[in-house]
Amino acid sequence: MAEARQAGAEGAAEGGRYDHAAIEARWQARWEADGLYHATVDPSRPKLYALTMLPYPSGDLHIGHWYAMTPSDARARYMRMRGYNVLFPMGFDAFGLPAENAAIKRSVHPREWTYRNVERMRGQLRSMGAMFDWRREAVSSDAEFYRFTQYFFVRLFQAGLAYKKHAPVDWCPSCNTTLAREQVWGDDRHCERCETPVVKKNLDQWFFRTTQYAKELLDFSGLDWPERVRTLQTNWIGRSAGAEVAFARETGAGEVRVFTTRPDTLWGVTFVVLAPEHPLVSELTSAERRAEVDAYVQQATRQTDIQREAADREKTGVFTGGYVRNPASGERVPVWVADYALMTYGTGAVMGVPGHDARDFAFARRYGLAIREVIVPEGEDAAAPRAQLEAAYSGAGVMTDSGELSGTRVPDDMPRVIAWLEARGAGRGVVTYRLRDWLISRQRFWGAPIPIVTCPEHGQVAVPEDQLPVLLPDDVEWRPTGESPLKLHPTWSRTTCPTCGGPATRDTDTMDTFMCSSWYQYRYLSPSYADGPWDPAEFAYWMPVDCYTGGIEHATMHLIYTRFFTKALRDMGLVPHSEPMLMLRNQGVILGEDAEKMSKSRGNVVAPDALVGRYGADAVRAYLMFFARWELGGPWSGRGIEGTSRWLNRVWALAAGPLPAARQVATATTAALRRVTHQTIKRVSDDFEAFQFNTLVAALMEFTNALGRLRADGEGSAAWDEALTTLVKLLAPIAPHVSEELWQRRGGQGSIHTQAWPVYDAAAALEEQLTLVVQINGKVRERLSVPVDVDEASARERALACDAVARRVAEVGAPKQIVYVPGRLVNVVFA
Ligand code: ANZ
Repeated sequence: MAEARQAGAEGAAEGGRYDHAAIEARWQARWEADGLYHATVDPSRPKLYALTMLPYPSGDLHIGHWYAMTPSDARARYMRMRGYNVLFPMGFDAFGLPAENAAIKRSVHPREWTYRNVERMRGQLRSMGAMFDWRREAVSSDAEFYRFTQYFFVRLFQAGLAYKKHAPVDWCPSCNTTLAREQVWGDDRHCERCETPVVKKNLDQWFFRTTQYAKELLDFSGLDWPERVRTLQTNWIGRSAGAEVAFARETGAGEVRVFTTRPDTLWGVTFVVLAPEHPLVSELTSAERRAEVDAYVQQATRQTDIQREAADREKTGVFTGGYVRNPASGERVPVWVADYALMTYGTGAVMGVPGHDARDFAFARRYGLAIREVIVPEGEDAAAPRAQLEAAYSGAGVMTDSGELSGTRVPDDMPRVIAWLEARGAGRGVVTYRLRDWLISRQRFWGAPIPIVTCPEHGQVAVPEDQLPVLLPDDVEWRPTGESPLKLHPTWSRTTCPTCGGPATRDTDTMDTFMCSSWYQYRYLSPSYADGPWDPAEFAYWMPVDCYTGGIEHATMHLIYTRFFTKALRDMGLVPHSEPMLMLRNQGVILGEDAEKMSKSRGNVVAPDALVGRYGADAVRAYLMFFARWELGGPWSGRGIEGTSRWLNRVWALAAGPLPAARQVATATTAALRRVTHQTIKRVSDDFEAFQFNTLVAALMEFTNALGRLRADGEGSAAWDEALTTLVKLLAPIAPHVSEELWQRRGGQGSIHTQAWPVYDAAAALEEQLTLVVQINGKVRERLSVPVDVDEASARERALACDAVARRVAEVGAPKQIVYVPGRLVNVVFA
């Protein structure tokens, strides 16, 4: 206490403003010294693992980081005051292209650049005053971290979930590396990082079998995740149920298999289309068609899938000269090559049903292919001649001209169609997903080396666990050349085979950095633990993550990868749970003052450091929670922070001075103080539960104003003391420094951040009521309990709604007149 009092002089600054710089520095140092935010295993208390997405060390912490992290911190603090043992860690996603590209631009070694930034950002993160447990910090480019990133790669490899394949991949010519499908954006298919259009390249690449988990990834049961993210993931995974149907080749052995979601239209097939990359194109092409087909295939493969898929694009193709047999009708069907068939989906072959599919319709029109209707809308006469089709009919209906299946109602009876195909060996029901396997290899320097060696005798051999990590060498030309930098090192890749000891070579690619962020939540539990990726005791207590917060932009990459990862670990028996993060909440994006995305080139970037210097971290935190709905974000306004800062100073003015002498005050004042206090407890608690940070700050501002009005009448009463203590406690998660200072000045014991959250008293929060007499023609009929501040409109409304009056209205119609005596009675006069 003595210490706190003494600090008082230092805490007060001129102009009625508190000295935020002194207060914040002092409390940060004190919390650090006391280990206030150390989270330790304590089975006697319920645990809460609160996680906010880790930043990559870009150089400077920007306002977007504050916007994401400070409300997450406030909520973690709230949960701590609610009695949870809260773990709230922080670290750095330190490997990967962003750091490497920045380093290249500045001609600094990526390691040096990364660790310099990590150091700087640590300092900036500390200025937030967040409850990060820094003992848990994990940096993904540290050898003791990536040792386990490699360990997991090996485990996935051993489980058959990692494989190498020669595959056409998206290559960014500017970043000089392959990209995952998810890192390619827009119609022009540009690189997510540098916006250069990607090109296709054939390379030997490592993949993880994410597709093996496609079905399970669609199941979100038990997860409290935003609808929007679930939808994005569901669409990304893209489940399609249908059938694979085999069309036998007319000449030569084998068959062309197609994937269709409409096996009911099989009798309407008038052609089959192969993707230009389909392996059977060459075999099916007749001698006289070869030159034309080859030329078409050549130009088509230069296009990207997205260009080829564009709905409004002219459908082009060429006839191969080859034929297949329709397994249902036995008909002879011409085979075409067309670029609207994608090799990356289904089987890479499509049965053309122009009567019922819009793309096939456009194609048939263009090339004069037959168009046949085999589904007619219910109630229409199948035999009646129909006018020439203007468009494909894709709706429900009845199968017609379809052999034994004619008359089948679809889509309802689709299972019957599939059973029929299966019984005749012509096809089988299948489910297809759009999700692709995760491309892991990067031809870049700044990542975890892939821990596989290739032996002429034993092929691909995993580096044994006790030889991990495979360290990233420092003496290498890391500037991009188009080759993996590790390949250019004179000796690095030369090694011996773990199996036979003979000469072998290391894989010279590094891993996609999403690999690191797929498991960092586990490493935080025990970042210096050496006997495994985590300390089992910490794991048993803390996992899974209870509340995860971060940007919606991670909906389909990181958040699918990390779910895949945990499911794969579960199947290897490494973790007991199926989902890494039980609850997810996303913040929106904070824009520049000009409502544009913040970027250095636009010059609209808001630097938090300057704001912290001017207003203090508490004001910046509170303002970021207040200025927008968190999940929406919005344009920054520099002016608003002034108001938030003034509010904190008003709180200071109310609560920082010496405690007033005790005195008795009017009962009504006590009731009013308790009412607003408990109403605010309820509002703030509910809003914390709902992540409604802007309205909870607003509630505290209103509370502060109300206390300003009640001060003269209420100061010195027990209710006044309760109100101020409550205000300071409710403020603690938002503005941790100033609330701590006020708590100490008011004689609080221990840190405010270890106090229990105020308990809501519903009775105290009740609005004061008065009795409103309802008369009919001057005779008392009912007495209603209404709030003291009831206005005339609602008094009349309530009187009209009460039983006696409503009954009379039903009998004789509307009243002639209504007389209101404020705060006392309503007389309803009927004729
Ligand atoms: C015949 C048919 C008739 C089709 C009809 C649709 C309507 P979703 O729903 O997105 O899964 N398709 C199959 N593989 C393809 C490929 N590799 N490239 C381009 N298109 C392909 O789409 C499934 C439908 O897309 C399949 O069903 C197939 O056309 C086409 F009235 O088969 B359908």
